[in-house]
Parts: sequence; structure tokens; C-alpha cells
Amino acid sequence: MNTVGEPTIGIGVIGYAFMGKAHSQGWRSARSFLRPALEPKLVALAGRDADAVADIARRFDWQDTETDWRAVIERDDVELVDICTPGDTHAEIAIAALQAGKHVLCEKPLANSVAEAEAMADAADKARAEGVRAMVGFTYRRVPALALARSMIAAGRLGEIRHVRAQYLQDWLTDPQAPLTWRLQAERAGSGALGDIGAHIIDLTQHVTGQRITGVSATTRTFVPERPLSDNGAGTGKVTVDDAVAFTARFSGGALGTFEATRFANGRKNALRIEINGSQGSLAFDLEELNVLQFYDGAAGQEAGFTRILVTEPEHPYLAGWWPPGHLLGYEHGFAHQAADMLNAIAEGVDPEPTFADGLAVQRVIGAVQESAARDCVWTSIEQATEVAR
Ligand code: SOE
Repeated sequence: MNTVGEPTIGIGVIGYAFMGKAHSQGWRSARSFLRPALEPKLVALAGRDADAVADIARRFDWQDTETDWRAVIERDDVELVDICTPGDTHAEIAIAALQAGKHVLCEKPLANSVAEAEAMADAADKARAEGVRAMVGFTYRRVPALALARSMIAAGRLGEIRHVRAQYLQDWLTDPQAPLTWRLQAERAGSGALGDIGAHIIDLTQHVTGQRITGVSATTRTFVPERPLSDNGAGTGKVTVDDAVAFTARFSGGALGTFEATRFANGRKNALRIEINGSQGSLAFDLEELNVLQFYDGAAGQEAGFTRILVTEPEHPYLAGWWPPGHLLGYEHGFAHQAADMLNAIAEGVDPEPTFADGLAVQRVIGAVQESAARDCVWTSIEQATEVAR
């Protein structure tokens, strides 16, 4: 209980880099602005470098630190384990935490392979019987404009969905001198742009439309096959993942999908773009203007045209907890929405979404894309997809 007698929950985050910081801020902001049914206590931040993790812990008001993820799981004051480490560690940590009775939030993509994702989803199913919950961190579902898009589509404002057009464009690897980091090594990351940023548009388009991807035809490219080693040492290392991916897809409700994810789109820094065309209207979104949703109402006759909805009104998803209209939200707020939604679901005794099963569904599409690309774009249905031997 906190000082006013409200229930609390102990959080342990594993990883203190980009996602460790984003999640730390998310738990703090959720506590400060969104008042979830369980108040998060920032109990322990874990990382292998004791000095580095102590610095971040001090700056984000963590109570304690650990240098081994197993110690986080062993702590009685940690009830929820939040995994913010590279994909090759997700399965081992998540399964151990679930088996220890800890709720789990795991960063995306869920795993580096379909087999790992299946084992994680199975562990989550078993843990659910004990009231233990698991969630995968596709935070963009919780951008208010995208949550509004989902509700508009569900309300029939677009009619029958025909086209789903999704891109995720970044440019941080255009420079061939950008170093070889873990995201460029298959044994650490599983895949490149496909699993890192392609996973977001796969999950989002399924979530926003309510339809599942049933099959794909895909191609990938690695433009820069070798890069300088990232640790100041001389020499280079091989890039063993995709730099970019393009694929077409069919959706379960009949929609046609076109997807692209790349880290070589000069000038596009974090441009997740979705456009959805239906029989009665269209929606368009760009993460680089994340407070705005563009809506084309086909019923508007001579006044028809894309309108710019500024998604900052108190009645818009999540906005009631923040600032007055027009004061805008940013990248970090999705992590606070994610944290609050997970804590409210745990308090209600229901599964927070996206579940590990949702994460597995994304992993199956990733596997199908890899399989199709390995077979020269052959059409690959999702149930056919098997793990492509690397
Ligand atoms: C890649 O640079 C990255 O950090 C992804 O890993 C995140 O999931 C995405 O939100 C932003 O870009």
C-alpha cells in the first residue's frame, strides 16, 4: 500500500539503455498522471554494468539495482518483470519470470523466432491459470490517434476495408560507417528492419483493422554487408540481417496490404506511416506528426477532402490524463499508456493486450516474410510458414 492506502505493485526493469529509459519514464508518468488501479513502485533496475545502471537508476528514482536479471526475478518485492533487452534474451527471461509467478511485460518483437514465441505464449497460457499476466510492448497501439483510428474503423466509418498501406521509414544506417551494433546481428536481433520496425506495422495494421494477415509475398535487401565494429576496435564485421524489406499481404477480411520497412530512407527519422482505404472513407497517419489523424469522409460530397483531426481533446483515447487540448503528446507517452493499461488489466484480473499470443501472431508473419524472401518472393500463407533456417 502507498501512503494513502492505495494498492501498489513492485516493478523490476531489465535493461537500462533506450528502452530501459523509455519504460522507466513510462512507469513514472503512469503513476504521476494516469493513476492506474495499482500504483507502480520502481523497485529494481537491472543491467550488467553496475556503474552505468546505478547512474540511470539514480536519475529515474529507482529504489535499487541488480546486475543479474535472475536476481530481479528472485526478489519478493518485484511482482512485475519488464524486459527491455535485445531479442535473443526475451524467451529465457520471460519464461523464467512467468514460472516464478511474476507478471511480464516484454519489448517487441516478442522473440527472435516462431519457436521461441510459441514457447513464450505457452508459458503465458500456463501462468494465466495462476492469475499471472503477460503483455508484449507494441506501444504504438496506444498513440491516441491510432487508438482513435481503430475505433473509427470498428464503428464502420470507413466501410469495407480494401487497402492497407504501411511503411516504417528510418535513415540511421544510410551511412556505411555506422557501426555494427546488436541490431545488425541475426543471433542477437533475429532479423533487421523486418523484426525491429516491420513488427510494429504488422501488429498495428492487424490491430487497427481488426483483421489478420493470412499470407505474404516478400523480398529483403542488405545494402551494406559489412560495417566497422562498434567497439572502437579496428576491423569490420558482417551484417547478418536485412537492411530493408518490402512485401504484399492479404488480410482475413479481404483487404490488400503493401508494406515497407527500411533504415535507409534518407531524411525519414521515425516515419511510421499508415493509410487505410475503405469503401466509405480513408484514414492516414504519420508518427512524425503523431497528434494528427487524417480522415477522408466519402459521404461528405462536394466538401469531401482529408480533414486534419488534432487528437488532443479530453474525449480522445488517453488524453483525459494529460494536458488541455492542443498541448500535444510525444513518443514517450505511449509507454505511460502501456504501463497504466497493463496495471489496470492486472487489477481487473484480465489479460492486458497485446498478449503473447498477439506477439506470436506477429512472429508468424515475420517468419512467413523471411520464408517468402528466401524463396524468391513465393507466396507464403501464415499457417504454412515455418522457421527459415538461418
Ligand atoms: C529502432 O531504431 C527503434 O528504436 C525501434 O527498435 C523501436 O521499436 C521504435 O519504436 C523506434 O525505432
